[in-house]
Amino acid sequence: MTQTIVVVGGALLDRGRLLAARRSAPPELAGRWELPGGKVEPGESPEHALARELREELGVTVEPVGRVPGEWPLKPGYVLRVWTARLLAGVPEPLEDHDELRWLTPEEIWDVDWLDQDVAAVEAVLAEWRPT
Ligand code: 9L3
Ligand code: MG
Repeated sequence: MTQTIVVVGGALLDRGRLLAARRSAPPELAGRWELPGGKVEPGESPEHALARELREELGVTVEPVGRVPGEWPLKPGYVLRVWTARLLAGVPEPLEDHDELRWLTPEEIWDVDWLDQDVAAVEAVLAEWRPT
């Protein structure tokens, strides 16, 4: 039996802005923007995976806040689920898998070329975003 692999994406919100990350790999996704994150490991909670992935990829400590309703298919066998998250410590840097980061206000959110797969997820984030 094949299990669907859950990929968690983080909608990191800070001071009224959302963090977008530009992928540097693999070649077919490089240059496109995403909500940073990655695969949930066997036995791992999605919240733990989110905090782990954002520490590895961006060097920051985050607190998952809440699940954004919905899930979005990726490649076969993979699905994207998104949590909002709060920055607890650190300044995000593109340490792994990304080559640029941008903090976007709601007005700027469509200024970057999101991965096709992330567009609906970002719309869902925007729908419930209460800028703080
Ligand atoms: N993916 C799509 N949107 C996202 C994330 C974090 C990931 N917001 C896709 C890209 C890869 C797969 O999921 O095909 C696994 O992601 P990663 O582990 O390479 O970040
Ligand atoms: Mg990743």
